Amino acid sequence: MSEAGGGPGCGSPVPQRAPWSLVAATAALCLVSATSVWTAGAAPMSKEEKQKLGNQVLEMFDHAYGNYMEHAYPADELMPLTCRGRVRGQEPSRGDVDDALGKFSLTLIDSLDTLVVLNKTKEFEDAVRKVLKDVNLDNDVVVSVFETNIRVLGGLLGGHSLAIMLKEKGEYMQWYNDELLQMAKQLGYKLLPAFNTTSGLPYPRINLKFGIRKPEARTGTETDTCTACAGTLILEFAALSRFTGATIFEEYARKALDFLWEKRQRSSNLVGVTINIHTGDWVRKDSGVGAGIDSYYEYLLKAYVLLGDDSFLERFNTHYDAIMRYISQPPLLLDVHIHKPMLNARTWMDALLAFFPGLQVLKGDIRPAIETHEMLYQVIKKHNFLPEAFTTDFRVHWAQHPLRPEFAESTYFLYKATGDPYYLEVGKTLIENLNKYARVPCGFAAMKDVRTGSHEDRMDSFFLAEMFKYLYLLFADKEDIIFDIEDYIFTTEAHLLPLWLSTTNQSISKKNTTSEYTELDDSNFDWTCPNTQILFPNDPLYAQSIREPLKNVVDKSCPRGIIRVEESFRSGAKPPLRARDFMATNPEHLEILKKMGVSLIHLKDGRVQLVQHAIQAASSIDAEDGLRFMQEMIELSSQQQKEQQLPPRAVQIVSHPFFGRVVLTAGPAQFGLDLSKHKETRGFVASSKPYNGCSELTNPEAVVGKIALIQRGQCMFAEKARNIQNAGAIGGIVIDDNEGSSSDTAPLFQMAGDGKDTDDIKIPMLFLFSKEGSIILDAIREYEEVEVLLSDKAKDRDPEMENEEQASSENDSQNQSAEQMTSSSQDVDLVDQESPEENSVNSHAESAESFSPAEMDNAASISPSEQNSHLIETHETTKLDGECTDLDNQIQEQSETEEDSSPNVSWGKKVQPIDSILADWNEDIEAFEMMEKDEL
Ligand code: DMJ
Repeated sequence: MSEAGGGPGCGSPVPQRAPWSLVAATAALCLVSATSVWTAGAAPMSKEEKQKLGNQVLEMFDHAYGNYMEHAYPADELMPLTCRGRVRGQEPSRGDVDDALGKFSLTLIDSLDTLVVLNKTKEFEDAVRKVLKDVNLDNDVVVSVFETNIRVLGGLLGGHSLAIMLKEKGEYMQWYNDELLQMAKQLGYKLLPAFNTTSGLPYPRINLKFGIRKPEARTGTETDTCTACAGTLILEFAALSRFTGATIFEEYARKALDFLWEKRQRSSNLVGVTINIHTGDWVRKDSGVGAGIDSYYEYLLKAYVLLGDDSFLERFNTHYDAIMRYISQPPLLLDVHIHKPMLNARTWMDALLAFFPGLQVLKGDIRPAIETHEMLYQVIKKHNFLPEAFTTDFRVHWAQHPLRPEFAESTYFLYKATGDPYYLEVGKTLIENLNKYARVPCGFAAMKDVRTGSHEDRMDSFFLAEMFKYLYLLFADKEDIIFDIEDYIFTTEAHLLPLWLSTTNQSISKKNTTSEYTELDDSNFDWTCPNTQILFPNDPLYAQSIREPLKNVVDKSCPRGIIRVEESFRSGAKPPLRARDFMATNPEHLEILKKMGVSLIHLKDGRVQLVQHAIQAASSIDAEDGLRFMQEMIELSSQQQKEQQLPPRAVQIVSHPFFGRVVLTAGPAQFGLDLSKHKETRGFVASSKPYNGCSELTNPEAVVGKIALIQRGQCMFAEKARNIQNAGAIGGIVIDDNEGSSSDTAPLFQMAGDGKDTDDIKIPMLFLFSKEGSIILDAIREYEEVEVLLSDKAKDRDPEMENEEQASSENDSQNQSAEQMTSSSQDVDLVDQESPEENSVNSHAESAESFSPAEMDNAASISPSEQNSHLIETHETTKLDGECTDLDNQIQEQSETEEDSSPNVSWGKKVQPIDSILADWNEDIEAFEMMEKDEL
């Protein structure tokens, strides 16, 4: 059913119940034409180069899929660093992330339709046979309803959709008899008990064998779920109903959507991030387009496209209007409160929102899509990948990147919409970065820290389901794909559902729906999509002209709100209270703040947040003073922040059997050789004696020409550095004496000098938390000779390392070594056995003098959405750990369980207790827990 040439034309009303077919290719009706008419802007990419890049994507897919099949299958996921399968229960729990794993060969099912898109029909046929033979959907395991729906149900349905397409073509899958559909139906029935709530919103988790209520189920006590979790079912459930004729699935999914719509905040038309599934109360009232909400919006628009039901479009348009009014601050998309939508709820964005430009293309709103995409691309250019979260001034807020596909998805849609070869270049960069930084011998590894290039032993199934599809389709010509992609709609996991479902079994679905849209004012609804035949050919530089002003937005790092305030206060007048004099404990200061309409909120982590509401000021003059004060505070805060910030460094183990694969995130020093300005330092490591390095070394012969390992504590860092330098060391690594500490769970900091001149220290010094340090200590025990590279960023594995690796025997492979290390490290006492007496001494004796206090370490930010309301956060007091200078406000991934993923390779053991972390980071952690819980 390709409507590319026929059907309603662009600019004309879309007939009711005749959904657009601009989905899979984005623009069967409206946008495809632009591809062929591009005449100017970025230089066109030759057919050969496109082909080359397409082939590269195929090779990368083979590398990821091949390694999964060889080393992990039938496990759910591949662990690419240790080259084995991730089996739930056999690995340390990662908390909610593991709820995607149901012991049902997740990656294989999620990859099914990718195989067909990539023209690997034979492999698809084999994979389907494997699924039918091996996969059990009746395991006693608690899984996420959302993840199981989008990945497994969606995967089975996508596989079925393409299996019947192939069968009809007459060459492949001739034996196929709807077996995948039967499995999908079985799974659908297994998920249904989750909907047994008065609201009709599903429980977030279900036991595949025992459902919800049975005592053996170990679930069913949850009260909350995320909006996306409850609102991202309709495509899969409706497809299941329409394929099978069993209406119940579509009815349940519609009921959940109806309830969410009912509960939208009526004045703002926004929804919150989490909702109580029994009462329908909003639990988290912040609202954005990223984590926790994203695919709810996506499914409203796509449900209209697939099912042709106007109410879905009307709901989408109502929400979209609110999003553009409150959340969109091009190029930013910032969360707000549903009840006070003019007030920003955060000063950072999460990576999941990168899908939104793609959705905007589908809606036909190209300009903001280009703007946000460009902003995201600049963040990527700076950090190689999109960090899980980044601030409004584009600093890394959460440094992890689990190879998410959302940006590639939007890039593909924008290319289809604009035909601008610029987007092909963007795709090329994504491919290069994946190969350069994420590729490991056994697949592709998630980035643990985009700043250092360190890895996590994780390759999520969505990487195969989505990333390779979008990248391949970006470079593919129509004839490269064995079917017409425009006949299908992409689910949120990029599974393909045929558009002909819109006219199949459609009457069955309508009986239980609430039709509320008579109460809506739909006069401003877009019943049309933009006509790119007019738009782009007339101005082929259109997309470029939108991108141009944003070219340096990340480099300038200047939030819009600040500029606005600066401009309005060039008069030079000063506020009655200067920011630099302000003390949060001074009652007079607080009185002045109040007069100026500035309120002070005490955050749990010791910081205070300043918010200005001009209307609350005593007079308009006071309000202006308040703005000046806020402006000063922002400048002061960002200046201090710049002074305090040094990016993290990397310690990379380069000797056998690691060969550069193990990269540890390290804190820099404010003294000694600056690794960002000089070539990296490479050398073998040796422990110093005494281990604390606080006096002249007794083993200079052991450390001369080497990188000395020293334990934190008992004297200042600078003193340690001098002692090892005098002994002839070429560098030093200070290892935290706080056992179990890790950059996973504690903010990195830089080692400060001793308040005196430290110019005499010439060698580079880095700091490692205990967990990372123990990896080096364990390696010494195991291999004696351990060589490391100290640098500002992990280096590519050089040919020398590759050669060394090749030279090592097959039996001595990295994987075995890593496994040996894993087991050996379990037994290793991290305390230096050579100098036990030193380890019993209180480790923080040096604290007070050795670090510079961080009085204001949080980004000052001003709420750009509201001219009369400005918000900044600053420090009220020096933190308890006042010696440390946070490198940035990196929030650490938390698991609710006692164990967490270890640094880089999975041999770590201990994690800082969650309570102590929660005390420090409660607010942000809550948000990230939700991200982990609701969105993978
Ligand atoms: C995917 O599983 C889906 O796209 C989901 O909707 C959100 N996130 C992941 C990938 O990042």
